[in-house]
Amino acid sequence: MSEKTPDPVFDFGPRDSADRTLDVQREVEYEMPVDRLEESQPQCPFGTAGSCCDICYMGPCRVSDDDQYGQDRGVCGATPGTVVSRNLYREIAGGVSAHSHHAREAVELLSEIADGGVADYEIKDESKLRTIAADVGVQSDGDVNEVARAVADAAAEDFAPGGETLNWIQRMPAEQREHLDEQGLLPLSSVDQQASRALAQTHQGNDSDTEHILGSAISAGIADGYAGLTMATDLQDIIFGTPTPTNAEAHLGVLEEDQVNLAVHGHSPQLSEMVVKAARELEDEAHAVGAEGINLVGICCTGNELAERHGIPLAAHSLQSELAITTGAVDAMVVDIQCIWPGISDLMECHHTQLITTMDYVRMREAKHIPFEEETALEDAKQIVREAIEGYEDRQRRQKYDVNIPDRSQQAMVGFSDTAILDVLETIDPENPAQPIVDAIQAGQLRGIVGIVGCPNPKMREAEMSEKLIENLLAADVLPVVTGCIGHIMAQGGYLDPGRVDELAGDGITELLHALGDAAGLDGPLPPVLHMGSCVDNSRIGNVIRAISEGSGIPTRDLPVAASAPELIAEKAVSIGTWALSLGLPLHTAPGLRIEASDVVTQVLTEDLKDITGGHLIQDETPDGAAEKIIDALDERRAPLVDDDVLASADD
Ligand code: BF8
Repeated sequence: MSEKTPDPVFDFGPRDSADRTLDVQREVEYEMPVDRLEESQPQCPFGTAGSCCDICYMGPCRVSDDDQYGQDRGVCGATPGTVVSRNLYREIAGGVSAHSHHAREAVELLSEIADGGVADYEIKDESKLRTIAADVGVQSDGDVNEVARAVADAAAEDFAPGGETLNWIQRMPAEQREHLDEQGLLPLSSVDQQASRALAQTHQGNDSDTEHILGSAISAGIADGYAGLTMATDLQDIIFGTPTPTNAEAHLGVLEEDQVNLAVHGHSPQLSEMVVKAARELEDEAHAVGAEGINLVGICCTGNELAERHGIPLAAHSLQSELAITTGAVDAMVVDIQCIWPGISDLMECHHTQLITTMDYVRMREAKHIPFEEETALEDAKQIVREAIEGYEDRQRRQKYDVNIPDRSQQAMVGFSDTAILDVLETIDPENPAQPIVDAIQAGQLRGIVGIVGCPNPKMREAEMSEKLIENLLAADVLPVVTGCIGHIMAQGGYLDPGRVDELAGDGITELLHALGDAAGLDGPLPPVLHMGSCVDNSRIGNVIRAISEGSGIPTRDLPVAASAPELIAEKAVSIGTWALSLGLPLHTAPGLRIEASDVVTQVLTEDLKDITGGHLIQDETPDGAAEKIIDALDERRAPLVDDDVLASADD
């Protein structure tokens, strides 16, 4: 830590921070997300209930079944169901657009690799390439570039009109896919068309049939699951390698005062992988300016991508990205797409940090823009790393503010890709990797699995919603698997430490995690919570569910598996949740989705959907209440699969 005395002008002393992140004394009265949340109170009750309709200029109208949230019809005659379902569908379309755009960039890169048009990238996982090719029904044998071309073409078709539905829908569990097909819920053949359809369909004076709008919303969620999440992960694994369990350090204590600290923030491995390469090549330049080395650290989902493939430290989740800057130790922060909070720009005038944007459609105030092109990727990445080296020199020169790195870090085991998990299960049962999971369910060892996904919401952080929910689940022999920023929360809290299994988990899954750890050849159990990657890597959870369903013959809508977004922020999380509903899973969210203003929407999503996709929505903002409801939903599914005496002993 620097010994420089804080400048009294900036020394406002320590402040409480509900995000519980920094112990350090802040020298400047920074405005953090928790402060801005406080200032924004009271938040709009009409928006919260989903009753606000601002899609035309006769409004905004407030339309609700409950008098306190508005009148019963909009000026155009729209019902509460119309307004609430349209708003929800538009949120989902935002998520689908973001994820499919991410996937499309991977498609374009694979296409260029197949043509030999990009020198800096290659195919790292040929076996996965061939597996995916076979799964989507294209050429999987022969020359690797030909297979890559076939896969890239099949993926590109999912962005163009024509055909009946998406090619990537082949990656969905077969029985559930047929079930949804019978319900007429499969998405359009182009994910772009599906997203723009959402805007057209919800334009003023178009679709006003609540159930029909909700059906389309489910189709959009399926499109997100396959032409967004799954396609992105598939192609990223092919190009950058499929993760295997590895160790990484987490929390802001991973910043190093004597090194060049370069924070990589966003979502796309195209950029971050190249920055890793460039940083390795430019170590000497860092030494030449007196730094001990280049310390790359990851923020939000880029953090997950880098940790799962390289063990690079997980510095901060999205809510902590501004705090990272306030340490005064970050010499450059490079960003690409999604979850890059605009508040970061305001901190640039207080710190030497160089903020760098790279993508054409994501620009920020106070940032230097370095266009990142695949054709010149390594050179572009080197320019970014050199900005960080200059930032380090600037930090040494200025010494204007203390460097204040919190003394917090935590070891975490990450990198549980679907392949890694299925490999372990295959070690136990080479014939059928689903069997050990079915056996554990039937023996009462495993009460269920919950995919816990998404974001750190400042509204829920003070209550430690994710931590408490997960502790409740673990104690009840429910296995949590996590992605996205929840992965950071878990890593920082020590939940990814195999040494804590006995302390946190119930007897049943403790036994299971030890058995799986033995099968994996580890010197102990798997960690109590399995880190499965970034938000697009929710597809990995989908792939494990598919393997269990297809290997056991149990439809996904009957498996004791649920999803939860306990601190939901982004539209992307809403579309991921909708995909989970389409798989027939119970879905918990907190904060609750904005549906309170419509009795019809609430009824459809919390009850009627059980008879359509098999899924249903659970809303609860308390960790105890949410855990109880999720466990009840799991037990309901587990009951037909196990003997009565096993059920009775689990209840004891
Ligand atoms: O996509 S978890 S805040 S970083 S939206 Fe964003 Fe939420 Fe973090 Fe990754 Ni996912």
